[in-house]
Amino acid sequence: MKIATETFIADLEQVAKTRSQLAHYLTQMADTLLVQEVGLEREREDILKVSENFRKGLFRLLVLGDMKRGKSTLLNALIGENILPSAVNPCTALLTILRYGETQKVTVYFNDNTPSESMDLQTFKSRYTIDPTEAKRLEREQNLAFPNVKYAAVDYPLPLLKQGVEIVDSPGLNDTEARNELSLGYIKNCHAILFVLRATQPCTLGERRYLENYIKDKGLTVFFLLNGWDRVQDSLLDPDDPEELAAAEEKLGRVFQANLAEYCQVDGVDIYEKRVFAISAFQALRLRKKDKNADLTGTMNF
Ligand SMILES: Nc1nc2c(ncn2[C@@H]2O[C@H](COP(=O)(O)OP(=O)(O)OP(=O)(O)O)[C@@H](O)[C@H]2O)c(=O)[nH]1
Ligand SMILES: [Mg+2]
Repeated sequence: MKIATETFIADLEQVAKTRSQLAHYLTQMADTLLVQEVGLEREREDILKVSENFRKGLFRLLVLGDMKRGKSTLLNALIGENILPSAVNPCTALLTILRYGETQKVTVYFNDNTPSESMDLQTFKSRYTIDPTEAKRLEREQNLAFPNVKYAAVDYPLPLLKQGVEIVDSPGLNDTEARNELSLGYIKNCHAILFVLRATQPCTLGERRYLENYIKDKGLTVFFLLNGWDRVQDSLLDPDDPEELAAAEEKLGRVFQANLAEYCQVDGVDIYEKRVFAISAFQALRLRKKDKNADLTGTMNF
C-alpha cells in the first residue's frame, strides 16, 4: 500500500466536497419535515446537527491505545514533524487535539474557571508531559496528572489539517478509570479511531478489556495499527534469517487475527484486510523527517 502525502490530501479534498453535498441534502430533508409537520421535531434537530457537522467539513481522528504503543510517534510521522512529545520517557498526559492554525501555538483549556492559556510548543512539552515514575504513582493513587485541564489544542499550519482534519492524541490507556474516561469519553466526538497495538506484544489482557468494554458493538470505525513491526526482526535469535522472520511474522499475524477479527466485521462482511495494518511509526517518522514527501510504502503492511 502506498501512502503518498499528495494523494492523501487530494482524497481529503474529495471527502470535503462530498460532505458539503451531503450537508445540502440533509438540510433539504429537514426543510421537507418542517413543511409536512409530521411530528418528527427531534429527528429533524438531529438531521440539522449532522448537516452542520458535514458543512464544517470536520473529520476527527482519535488515536487510542495502551501506554507506550507509539501513538505520539505515529502522529508525528503522519504530519512529518516531531510536534507531539514522544519518547521512552515523557508520557502524553493530556488529550491533545492537533488542528489547523496559521501560526504555530498551543492552547490549554481548563474545566474550571481558569482562562485558557497559550504557549509555545517547547513550553507545552516541558510543562505538560510526565515521566513514567510519576505516571505509575498517579495510576496507583487513581489520580489524573492535570485534573483541571480539559484538553490542549495544537495549532499548526499543515495542509492536511487545513482540509478540516483534526487528529487527537490521547494519554495511554491504563488501569486508572479516571484517565481512561478522558480518552474513551472522547470517542463519541470522533469519526474514526486508530487503535495502536504493539506488534511484539499482541493483545494484552488490558487491551482486550478496552476493546470488549469500549469498542465492541458501538458502531465505531476502528483501524488497528500493529506498530513497531520492525521490532519483530530484532526479537529473533538470528535476525538475518529470512525463514525465521517469516515464521515469526506469520505466527504474530495469526494471533492478531484471532483477537481482532471480531472487530472487523461490518454487516456480516469480514473487512480485516482493510482495517488491520502492520506498521513501523518509528521508521516512518525517520523517513518523513529526512524528506517531507517520502513514500512510506516500506513502513506499512510489512
Ligand atoms: N522500534 C520502534 N520503536 C517505536 C515505534 N514507535 C514508537 N517507538 C518508540 O516507543 C517509545 C514510545 O513512543 P510514544 O510515541 O511516546 O508512545 P505513546 O503511545 O505516545 O506513549 P504514551 O503517550 O506514554 O502512552 C518511543 O521511544 C518511540 O521511539 C516503532 O514503530 N518501532
Ligand atoms: Mg503519547
